[in-house]
Amino acid sequence: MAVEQTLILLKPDCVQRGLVGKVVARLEERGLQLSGLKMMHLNKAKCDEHYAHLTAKPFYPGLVSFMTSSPIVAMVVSGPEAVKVVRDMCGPTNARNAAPGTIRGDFSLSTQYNIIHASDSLETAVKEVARFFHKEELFAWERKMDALTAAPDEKK
Ligand code: IDP
Ligand code: MG
Repeated sequence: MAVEQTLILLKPDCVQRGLVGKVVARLEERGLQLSGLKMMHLNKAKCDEHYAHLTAKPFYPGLVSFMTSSPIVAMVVSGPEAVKVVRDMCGPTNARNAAPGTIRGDFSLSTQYNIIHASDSLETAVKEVARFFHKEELFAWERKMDALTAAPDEKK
C-alpha cells in the first residue's frame, strides 16, 4: 500500500464557522500525518485553475465568490491510501447526502458550502499539491508514533 499525499482545502465556511480545529483534529486522529499547512486567500485565477472542470456550470460564479470571500486553510496530509481515505472522510459533495460521521455529514447542510475540498485521485492530488504548496513548504518528518498507525507493509 502506497503512502500518498493529498491536498485539502478548508473552505471559507469552515474557517468562518470556527471549525478548522475540529476538522484538523479528525484528520490527525485518523492517523494521517500533516505535511504542510497554511492560511491563504484564494484569488479568481487560482480558483479558475483549481475548479477548471466546473467553470461552465451555472453555479460557478457563485462558487468563485464563495471561495474568494475570505481566507481558507490549505493542507497536505499523508498516509497509506490517503487520497481515498480523506475523500471517504469528507463524504459526497452534497452534504445533505453525506452520512453522519463524515466531515460534510456532521458539519454541513449544503452542496456549495460543504466545508472541505479533498483531491479526488492520486493523479489530481499530485497536481493539486504542487498548485498550492512550494517544495519548501512541505515537510517530510519522522513521526514517532508511526509504529502504531499501520503495519509496516501498509506503509511501503
Ligand atoms: P467535490 O468537492 O466533492 O470534489 P466537485 O464536483 O469537484 O465536488 O465540485 C467542487 C465544489 O463545487 C464542491 O465541493 C462545491 O463547493 C461546489 N459545487 C459542486 N456542485 C455544485 C452544485 O451543484 N451547486 C453549487 N455548488 C456546487
Ligand atoms: Mg472535486
